Amino acid sequence: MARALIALGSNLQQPQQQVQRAIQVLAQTAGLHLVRSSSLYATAPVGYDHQPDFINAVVQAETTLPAPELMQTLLDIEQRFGRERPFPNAPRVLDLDLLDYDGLQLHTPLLTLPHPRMHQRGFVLLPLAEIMPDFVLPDGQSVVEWVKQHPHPDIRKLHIE
Ligand code: PH2
Ligand code: MG
Ligand code: MG
Repeated sequence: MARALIALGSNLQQPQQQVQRAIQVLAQTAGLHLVRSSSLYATAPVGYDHQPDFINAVVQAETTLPAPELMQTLLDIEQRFGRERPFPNAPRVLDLDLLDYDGLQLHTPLLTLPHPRMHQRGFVLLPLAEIMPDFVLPDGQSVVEWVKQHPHPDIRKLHIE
């Protein structure tokens, strides 16, 4: 079994429901066992500003799938949700990013691990800090230390009944 960290994001077609439904789909996916899910977070868009706010979350899973197959499974789920890719960082119904796979370092056209931009992104690191505060980023800093040093007034944890 390997430990996988997966980031979820949506900013189209009722993003909160998309992310909640995606967490359910992940929980029912063969070869994947969800261990923990973060809260949902409302986040301002990063990279391309002219788009709606996002809902983001992070989940921790145990998996028997090798990393490339897990990534392909995530891309298949995005497809089922109707993901389109008109341009980089475009608004999306669902984005599923593999952040980390047992600390594996990998550089292939399909997949780079750990995720090359995760340590710059509050919309990933605030949810990750909630479920795995001791996770160590590529620069050696723990995610909870990072969060303390980077205030994010544009990221809001949702409190859902
Ligand atoms: N994803 C991106 C680029 N920018 N901004 C927010 N707030 N949330 C995201 O999930 C996100 C983003 C690329 O995948
Ligand atoms: Mg992404
Ligand atoms: Mg992606």
